[in-house]
Amino acid sequence: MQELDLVIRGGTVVTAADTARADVGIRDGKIVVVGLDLPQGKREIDATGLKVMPGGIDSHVHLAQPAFGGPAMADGFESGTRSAIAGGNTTVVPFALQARGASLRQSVQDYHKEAEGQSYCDYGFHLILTDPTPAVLGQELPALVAAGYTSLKVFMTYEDMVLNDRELLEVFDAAGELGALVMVHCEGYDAIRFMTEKLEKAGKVAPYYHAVSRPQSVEREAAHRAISHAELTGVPIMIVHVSGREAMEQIRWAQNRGLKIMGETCTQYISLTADDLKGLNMDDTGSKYVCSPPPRDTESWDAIWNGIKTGVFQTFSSDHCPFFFEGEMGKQNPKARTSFKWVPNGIPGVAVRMPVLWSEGVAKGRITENQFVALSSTNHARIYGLTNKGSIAPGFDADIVLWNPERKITITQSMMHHGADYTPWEGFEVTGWPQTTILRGEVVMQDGEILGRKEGGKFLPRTLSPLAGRGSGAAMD
Ligand code: DUC
Ligand code: ZN
Ligand code: ZN
Repeated sequence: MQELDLVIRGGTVVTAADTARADVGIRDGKIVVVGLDLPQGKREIDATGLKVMPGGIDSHVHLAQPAFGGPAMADGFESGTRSAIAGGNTTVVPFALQARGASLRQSVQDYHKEAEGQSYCDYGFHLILTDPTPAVLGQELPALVAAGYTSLKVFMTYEDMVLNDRELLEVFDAAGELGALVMVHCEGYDAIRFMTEKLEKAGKVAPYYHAVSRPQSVEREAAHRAISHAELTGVPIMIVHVSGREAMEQIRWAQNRGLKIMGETCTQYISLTADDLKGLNMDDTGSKYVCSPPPRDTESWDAIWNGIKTGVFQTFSSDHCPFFFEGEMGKQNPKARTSFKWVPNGIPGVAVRMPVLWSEGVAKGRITENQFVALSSTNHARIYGLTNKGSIAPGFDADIVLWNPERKITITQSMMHHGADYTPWEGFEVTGWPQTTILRGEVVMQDGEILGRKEGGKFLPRTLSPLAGRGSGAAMD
């Protein structure tokens, strides 16, 4: 056998399917052999006592994206992907947002400029469609899907992004024709506006009322509407960032009826609650937790776990959407201090996604380590057309995280390596932590130290999702 560049020896290989004591041989950035008694490599890593798992794939992050109607993001590609590798990830899929009236193609080019030479890990792009004109759906979208942007997100809320039902149907229909996967932000615009105006009139403007303005019924109604549109057009959809029982049960109901509806949930929905937004004073830290949908309550955590365990959810993402807390651009900017409505929606979490899922899931006996791999890596690769990613087997990219399952960590801001000036998980205790992150055979993070290069990540054009497209007969699990 030709000499191996790297051998990871002595660890336990965990994939979405299996667990086995095995060594991993890597050459030219690819896994070439998984087995025992491998010959000496040019470089060796002792993984005794560690889990050798596919690097995390976070298919829902926002980087360098002008805020949802507010200040600039705290992370561009450099700091966002640095944070990603610190947390055991090797691929992220952020969004290229089309501003209303702008060309989708031009928006994609703009995001490429932000990312090129600035990414510590590999990346693809989802599209965000805010202006689905006939030209966008008929010309720009087909060309972009063919070029490897094979998924797109649409919003059912936000002044500058919301699509009406007719537009949603047109987008679903066009995506179905092209085989692109549609991700849907399910919260109802009119209900949120109604609640927001009522709360503001009553003087209830503190960050906590963000959560009050968009209760689970608002998410459930929108999820049901999106499912109905998916049924009408015969197009599979992914309902993203599901926060609790109500929307989860809609997805389960649809799946039980044989509809191709997929679900994503996120770190905040198993570890934060609306109480974190509390403090009825604009100086309080509640805005640090403002994201949409908002975190709910511990009963909702249980519902989300039920959805994870029973396969309602295929992916577990961070929805990393970072803003500063302090300063003119922060969540406490002067305008945001007048009403929760102006607090930028989103929290930084790409570095804590895997540790929190492992700790709350595997370490507490809720899921197996194989389910962990499926939820944090493999399913993202399969659903979003990332070939050669998300498993440990010959032919796959050598994207690997060496995981210390026993390590106990109290999360602090200094471990995050992100651009934001805080982490919502400050003081949160986890068992299980990424010790080494390996991107295509190169060690890019070791014991919290960033060793990779910001030019090290590459753009990944993606194939069509096997689960998308009208009439796709693929299984959902
Ligand atoms: N939707 C997201 O996907 N991320 C952050 C905020 C939002 O509304
Ligand atoms: Zn969203
Ligand atoms: Zn998001």
